[in-house]
Amino acid sequence: MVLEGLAGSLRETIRKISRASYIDKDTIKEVSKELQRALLKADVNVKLVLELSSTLERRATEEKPPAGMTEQDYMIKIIYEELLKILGEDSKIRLTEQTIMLVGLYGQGKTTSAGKLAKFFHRKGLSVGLIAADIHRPGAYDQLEQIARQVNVPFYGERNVKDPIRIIRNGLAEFREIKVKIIDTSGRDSLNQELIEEIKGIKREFNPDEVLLVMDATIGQQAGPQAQTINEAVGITGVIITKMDGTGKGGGALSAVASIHAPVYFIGTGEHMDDLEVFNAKKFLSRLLGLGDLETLLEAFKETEITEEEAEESMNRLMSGKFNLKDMYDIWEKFAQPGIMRKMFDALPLAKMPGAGKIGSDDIENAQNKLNSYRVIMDSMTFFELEHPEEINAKRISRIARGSGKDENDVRNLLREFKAMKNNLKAMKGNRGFKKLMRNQIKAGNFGLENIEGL
Ligand SMILES: Nc1nc2c(ncn2[C@@H]2O[C@H](COP(=O)(O)OP(=O)(O)OP(=O)(O)O)[C@@H](O)[C@H]2O)c(=O)[nH]1
Ligand SMILES: [Mg+2]
Repeated sequence: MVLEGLAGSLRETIRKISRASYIDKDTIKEVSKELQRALLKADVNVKLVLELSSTLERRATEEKPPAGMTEQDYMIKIIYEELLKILGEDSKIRLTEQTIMLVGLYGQGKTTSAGKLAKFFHRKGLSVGLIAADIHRPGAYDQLEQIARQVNVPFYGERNVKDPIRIIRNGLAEFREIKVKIIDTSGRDSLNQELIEEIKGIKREFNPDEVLLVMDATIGQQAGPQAQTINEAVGITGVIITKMDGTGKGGGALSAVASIHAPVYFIGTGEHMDDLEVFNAKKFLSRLLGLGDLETLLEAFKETEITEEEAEESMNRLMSGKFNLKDMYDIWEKFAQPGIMRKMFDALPLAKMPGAGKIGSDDIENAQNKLNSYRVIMDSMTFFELEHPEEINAKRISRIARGSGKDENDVRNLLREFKAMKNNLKAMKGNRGFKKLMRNQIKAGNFGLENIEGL
């Protein structure tokens, strides 16, 4: 697969970030340098690489992660967002009546993509017609005619006619009743004025709804300037990147896409007519970075996000010395809902990687079980007990254990943890540094008792 090399180095960088114990200036610099090397090695345009790394450094230095997100994850998020800018926003081709013109250099996959597109629209229930306007390549007519037969859509061409405008005009007239008209055009082995004039003429005459640049993924650095020249001539509205199944660096094609600011609609992944994938920049990038479904992860973070006021309020309650089991219960209810942890975990395949230094499946399981078990125990307590845990004697412990179906030891453990937490809070009362730390802890959603006990 194209971009395999880049994917490997990017994943390594991300693993490093998530393993880092903190993110400081040196870490940021190191990550930035590493990204630069990876991108340059993959043939991404130098200017683009420098822009990306300086934006990354600036953002990582200036921005603070939102509540509920660690510095490490935020750094990864910045990298994700900046790389996403290269790929452009997700934009899909419309499923309506339209005329599509394919442009691109020799052998990039225009004719093949015309067939794949025809099949795509046909499957979506739209009638499609293919028009052969490549007047240069010997055999272009036969190639498209054969493809049309293969995907079972009507074909229009005029063998031996050397005027693409005339062919297209007749073709469009013939296909009056057809919804999607796809025009295959000529390529050249390098950009030349003749090709530019030819596609410019077609564009001027018919003003197609979409002008799609067909570009081989393995094309090198020259892709950028070529795409820009074609874009200036005809205004590219979208891109099809072909031969993603090949081997190659792929950075040239990425740079070209970034330079023309047109969405990638599809990627071609093989020679067959079915080998066309609708391109989704976010999914593609997440896959490339080995992040799994990052969107889901961000959603999970959003759910745990709390406002400054809420954090302040919880903190004041914690610090007031009146902290009781009910407060602890409320906090768990609010921030340790079952599902949120699981969701975050599922969205973070990194966490499952050996040696990634993140929470593992067992940790999640244990934490979840512990919280659930504590909750069940607290459900069996009376309001009086929740508000006055110090009044819970052996007799009450025995009743709570029976009521919750737990061991008396479990109840004692819960009370012990609560007591330790409360003592720690009391000891830290009036300590401004601690107050600040607590506020951040609360904002970050870290309510694990171990975080506080370990202070
Ligand atoms: N592996 C692979 N091969 C592809 C893909 N797309 C096209 N090809 C192959 O690339 C070669 C060139 O494809 P064409 O569709 O003829 O390219 P073109 O841009 O029309 O070329 P000209 O008409 O000569 O300018 C053919 O052998 C195709 O089978 C793809 O996504 N993957
Ligand atoms: Mg062709």
